[in-house]
Amino acid sequence: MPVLPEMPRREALIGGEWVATCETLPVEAPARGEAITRIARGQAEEVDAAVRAAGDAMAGRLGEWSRWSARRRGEWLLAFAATIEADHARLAALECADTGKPLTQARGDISACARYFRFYGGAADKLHGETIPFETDFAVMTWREPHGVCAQIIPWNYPAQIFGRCVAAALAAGNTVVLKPAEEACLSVLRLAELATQAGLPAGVLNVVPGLGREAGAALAAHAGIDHLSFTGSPETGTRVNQAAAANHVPVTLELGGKSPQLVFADADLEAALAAVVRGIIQNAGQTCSAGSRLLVEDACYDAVVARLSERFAALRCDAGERDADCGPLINARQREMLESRLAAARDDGIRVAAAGQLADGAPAGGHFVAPQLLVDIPEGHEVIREELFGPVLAVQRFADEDAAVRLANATDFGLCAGVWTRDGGRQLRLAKRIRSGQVFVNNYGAAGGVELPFGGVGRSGHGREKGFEGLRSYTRLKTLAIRHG
Ligand code: TXE
Repeated sequence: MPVLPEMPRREALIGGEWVATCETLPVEAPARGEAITRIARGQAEEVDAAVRAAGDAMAGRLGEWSRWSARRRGEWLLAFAATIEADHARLAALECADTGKPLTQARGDISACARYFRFYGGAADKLHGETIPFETDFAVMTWREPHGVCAQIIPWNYPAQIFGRCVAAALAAGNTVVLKPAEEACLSVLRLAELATQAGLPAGVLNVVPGLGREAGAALAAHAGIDHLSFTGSPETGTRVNQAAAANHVPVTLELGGKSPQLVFADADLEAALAAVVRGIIQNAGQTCSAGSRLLVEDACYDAVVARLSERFAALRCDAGERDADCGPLINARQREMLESRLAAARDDGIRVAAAGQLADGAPAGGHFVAPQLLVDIPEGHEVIREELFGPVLAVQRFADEDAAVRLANATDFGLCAGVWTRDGGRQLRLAKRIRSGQVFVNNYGAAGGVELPFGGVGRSGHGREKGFEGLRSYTRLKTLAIRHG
């Protein structure tokens, strides 16, 4: 067992106090399958107290948040970005042990979390309404007001990043938050919450209730006291929380993952394309909503691409996060077993593994490792090109021309991201218009995670946008003021 970082508090953060719950849940290190600490198991009672505290903070009954100007909120967020950076090593070590991801990736996630606070800190006092030309005896304007109490249910794959994405935007816009992190991984979130209270965030502005999805998560989504819900996770749970929120007429942002294609044409810079294709699927062991999990290759370069990718895949190694290999383990036994059974079914259907990585020498026993795999010879419409596998598995298909490429790219219910690799400028734009997804990247994939870029999907990938200014706007509602001045 490696030396573990100091663990954060085990309680829930409610109304500025750390509150013990009746029961706790074990936290497993995915690289070894062993428990490393315990977290609170919040239930409906704790969720109710947290929503009430957030409502009181919003209404000025608890603390002074409602009197903070936009500029003061921005200044706090900017200072908090520096606080995160000062705690960077411990936060990264927690993220690495808890999620199993390679240390370099965990470090990048903590930096990204700080960047969200910096971006939204700078944006807080630049969120303007409009004036609208109307009849001559009217003055009309719009105000952007906070929703109020924002419920945020987040997953285990990027706890610190998604905390930054959701919490920084909601606070910048003047909301208060009740956040339910994932039971599988939330140690960095608990540490960030600890830091926020120490940094003087007024009581009740940020509340964190760890617990199970079916208990704390379901209670939060259905709570009549929330004014906005942001959910990141599976389409199935997304549907459930959406229905629960609809009963209270609560607006919802859903970020539900994807089956994103990368399209490689023969005129592309293949070296750059293939490096990005590999990164796009092995990052966080493929457990990334925006993972480029499908590769579509033009006939003219198909054999060369598969041969060169096979070499790269065969060289990939899996290991514990702190040993910083190419790939860490999957988050838990359930996710590993789900992936392994889908891979076995694919093999039974004649799909070929062109190349696979390996477990590194000396990798710990008991970890939920699945070696990266390159799948070829895939029948059209097969599950491996329709469903999110959430592992380091790349499914390759070939196409003859642009029309065929677009047809394959859009042959899924998801629509989160797409990558297009070609030097032909006209084709870049034609494809960007025809591909059904929330983001399209040309001759890059992911734009290095740019926190400034609006992010979200269509279809089964969800609706609404996080990140960038659009994400900030989604944490506000518009009020129209029409003054008849005679
Ligand atoms: O997701 P869930 P799971 C996808 C990915 C993965 C699959 C299953 O394909 O294989 O989802 O993962 C909370 N009411 N993604 O089971 O259940 C839960 O506690 C309210 C994509 O982990 O959606 C956690 O906090 N909340 C993805 C959050 O929902 C509930 C990230 C996500 O869990 C709840 C993760 C309920 N009834 C998985 N049940 C992405 N978009 O990045 C669970 N939760």
